[in-house]
Amino acid sequence: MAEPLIYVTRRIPDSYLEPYQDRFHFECWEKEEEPVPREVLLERAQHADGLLSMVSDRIDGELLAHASQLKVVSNLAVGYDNIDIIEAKKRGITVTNTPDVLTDTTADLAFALLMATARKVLEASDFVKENQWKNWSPFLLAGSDIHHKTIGIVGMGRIGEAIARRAKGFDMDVIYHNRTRKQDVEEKLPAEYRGFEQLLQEADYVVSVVPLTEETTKLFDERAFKYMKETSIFINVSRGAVVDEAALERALKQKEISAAGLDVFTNEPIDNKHPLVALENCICLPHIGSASLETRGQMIELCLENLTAVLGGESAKTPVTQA
Ligand code: 8YV
Repeated sequence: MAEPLIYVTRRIPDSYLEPYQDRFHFECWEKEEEPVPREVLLERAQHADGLLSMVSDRIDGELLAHASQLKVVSNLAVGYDNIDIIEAKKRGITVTNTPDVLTDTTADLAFALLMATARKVLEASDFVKENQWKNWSPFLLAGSDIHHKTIGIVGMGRIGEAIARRAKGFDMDVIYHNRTRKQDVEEKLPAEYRGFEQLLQEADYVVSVVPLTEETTKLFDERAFKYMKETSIFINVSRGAVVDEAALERALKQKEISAAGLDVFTNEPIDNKHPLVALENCICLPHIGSASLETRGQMIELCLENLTAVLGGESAKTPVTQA
């Protein structure tokens, strides 16, 4: 019998796939500079037993309907808003994600964005590189402190908690908003629960770590930015679509908030014509929350373990259980 076919939607170094070569036949989209075209994905999915997918691949009803052999979709991300989970379940297709292994790395990046925006790190670096450092003056490139400020975390899941732990290391006060209150986190950290609007009003820095769902789409809208302080900084390491980007652009331009640090955008990838890129008080990163060598390696390994389990007739290690 032929080995099961696994279609991998990006290039993954051979060293990760080699240990599995005797069990599976891998086909990978090899071009680094462009994402797999929709028609190629649809066509390959029809023949594949397993997919190793990324967040920018739309695994929707149309794709699943034609993928008659498909048993498992192993998504290289903790988020799975790119996959129609209900449709997959109906068709008996297991969906897996990569929780836990990326928690600390993503929390590190949220902090990197917070520190870079609050202390004007990129602006200051450009200042030196552009040879503008001719003198010193007391308020030259003066930013705002992080220590002893209040961080407001929206979405107290694993990554939210890891950000809160880091904030404690910086002597910050932690307030959070979540669908459900988390008594254990409140006692352990400690952190205090706030209603969404109250959090926006009280926090010096607001960090979004909410998953993208119908309820969180454009959660950060014009009203939300108006609630925030003029000195507030907004950080987003979750999904771009939780933000009304036009409203954020206005809030940054009109200085309703002080700055933003964004790792994610509604339609990725963005180019340098994107209105948020042009703003001097906005740092834009290319969705690198989990991008450390160690973590990306662990994410790939977890994806492969999930594929092996499901195609071997066993339960997935980290299945997605709810939409
Ligand atoms: C992914 C992410 O690594 O885990 C998520 O949900 O957004 C990132 O960690 C990235 O999107 C590549 O798939």
